[in-house]
Amino acid sequence: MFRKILIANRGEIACRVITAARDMGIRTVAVYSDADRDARHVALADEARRIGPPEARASYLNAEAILAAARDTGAEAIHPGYGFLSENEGFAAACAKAGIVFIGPSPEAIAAMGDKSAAKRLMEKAGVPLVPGYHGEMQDPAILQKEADKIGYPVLIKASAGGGGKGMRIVAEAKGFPAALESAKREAKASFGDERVLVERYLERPRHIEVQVFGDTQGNVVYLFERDCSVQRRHQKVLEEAPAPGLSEKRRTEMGQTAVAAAKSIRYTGAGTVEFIAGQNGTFYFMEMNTRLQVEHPVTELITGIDLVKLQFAIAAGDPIPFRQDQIQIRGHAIEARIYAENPAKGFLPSTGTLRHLRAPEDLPGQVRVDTGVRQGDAITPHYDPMIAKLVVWGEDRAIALGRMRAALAAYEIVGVSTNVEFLSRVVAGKAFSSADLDTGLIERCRAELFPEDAGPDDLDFAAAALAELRSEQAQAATGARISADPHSPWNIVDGWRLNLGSHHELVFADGERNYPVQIHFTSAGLKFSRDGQAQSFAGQEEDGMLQVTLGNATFRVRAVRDGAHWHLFRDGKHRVLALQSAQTAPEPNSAIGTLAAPMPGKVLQVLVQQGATVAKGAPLVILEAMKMEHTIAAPRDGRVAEIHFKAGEQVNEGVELLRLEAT
Ligand code: MV4
Repeated sequence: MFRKILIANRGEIACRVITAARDMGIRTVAVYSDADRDARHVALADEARRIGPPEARASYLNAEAILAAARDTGAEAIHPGYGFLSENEGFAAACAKAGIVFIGPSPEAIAAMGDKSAAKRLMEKAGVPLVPGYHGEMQDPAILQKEADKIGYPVLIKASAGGGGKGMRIVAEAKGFPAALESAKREAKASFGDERVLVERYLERPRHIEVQVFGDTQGNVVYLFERDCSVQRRHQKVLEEAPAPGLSEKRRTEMGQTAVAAAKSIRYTGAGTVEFIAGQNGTFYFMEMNTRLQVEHPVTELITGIDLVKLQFAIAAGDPIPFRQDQIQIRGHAIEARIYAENPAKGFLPSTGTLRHLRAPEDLPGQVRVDTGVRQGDAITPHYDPMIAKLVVWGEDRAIALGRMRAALAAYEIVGVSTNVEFLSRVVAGKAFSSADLDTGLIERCRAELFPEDAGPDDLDFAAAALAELRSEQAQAATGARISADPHSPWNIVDGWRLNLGSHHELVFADGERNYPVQIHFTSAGLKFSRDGQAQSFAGQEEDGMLQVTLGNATFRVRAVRDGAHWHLFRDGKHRVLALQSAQTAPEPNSAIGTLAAPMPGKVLQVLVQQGATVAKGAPLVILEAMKMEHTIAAPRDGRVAEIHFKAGEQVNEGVELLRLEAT
């Protein structure tokens, strides 16, 4: 086995690979761009090398800098992760030339699958089923039109250099073909510098099902079953699961064996994925082969118990695959959700910023797994893919896994960037996904359900935000009293005064649409909450860092996180943001304040003045402890302290006069 490897990647996959290597006693070298100097993958590795400025082209795609880092550190092998240089045949060849093992397939295998048309011709020869279509070299428009007519409409024109839906055009009937061909070629040229296209019969409501394969250098190839990745948005996978729901054992074996045949035909080594498009009736056709470890590999790990990264290391080191096909089986069901920094309400625009608060559901080995490359305090930058984490759950069956995913998504808390967490929750809870009614158009089809009108904040949100704000002010006052030389300085008194009984506190919150004033009353019977209407009893306490709030007869748990003037509330899987516009304290109309009576039963903590002292209006006179809070009784007017009725430590009843203030 290797003694030391270099990971030519960043983010969660670099962390994933480093962790697997460490567990095998392999030393690790991270590489990083200037934007990633303090990134998690750098911190996890044994050593690290800078490879360039933030732009991927100059760093994570900079083959020379990466090879220099490998030579410099004595790394024997390079794991490319996914993306970046992972499917670059030139890089794989350059590694070999430098005497470094590329942990992946041969440059020839990468090249064979790189050209989508050529790959389809190869697969056709290997007996792998293809969608009826034309994948030939001839590109004369008249010939392509004739082929399309032969296939029968609707047809799909795709870029040969392909992938990602670029240069793809659906053509409904013969007369639309010439214009669609022109535009597909233009887009293919612009995207890939290659205007060649292929033409296929267009399948309605297809599913994306891919088979994980592994080949070793001895020529063995096995399949690790399939993943259903149908839930996509503009060719970006959103949810992936294994096994594919509804696939019969017969079909599963057929697909697995077909994928193995595809891999064998190009003498494939390492981890690979054979992508099929499947009709609702179970027929399946080869689409392409990805010659790398995929983002969604964890769902396969959770249902097979096999660590795919460790298997990659073993194969790259020349070991044979340590099991036979008949020794592996599917256990349970796994689902992965990709947590992205993006804004679903704004067309999934990527969102950048610092992760001010980041709380993932707890890792439960084998049941809930969070693969991530970021920590609280890290930034999501515009330089790279804005994925925050992969949330992966396992269950004995799909329904159990689904429930676990709902719970895990509801427990995810992220402040600092917009995320797709609530969107994912809606997809997962939706009827189509719940009932495994899957196809690549699911998100479009369920648009109304997935993008509901925002109902706006409700009383529970305001009550939670108000409570969080009061607690925060209280804590600040307490800290102020502790750090200030004069514990009774006006700065510290403000908050004590605010919390005085007999006063009310008005907080104005805003949600970007409008302002919402809410009132909190401090009464002898406890707190009351009101918002244009009746006052409701209101109380709260903290438990495990979460607030437990009671409003009227409703008790609920909420996490409140402050970010500047904003309160982020996580309740019931929903994330609500309320901005505090202003906070004001005013005496209640019929307040007992001013009479210098104890506003509620409590204990005198401190008497701050001496008999005979002259005091100004607002000066703190007595500190009372009641309902576990401190309350400062302040002078309602200028005057002289004529008499003090209680001393520190004494209990007082509600309404009794604490001291007498004479006019001066
Ligand atoms: C198709 C298809 C329907 N019929 N081919 C899109 C990207 C490329 N990898 C393959 N794609 C498709 N090929 C035929 N003959 C529908 C799609 C397609 C799709 C495929 C997989 C996952 C998501 C998709 C979303 C839209 C269209």
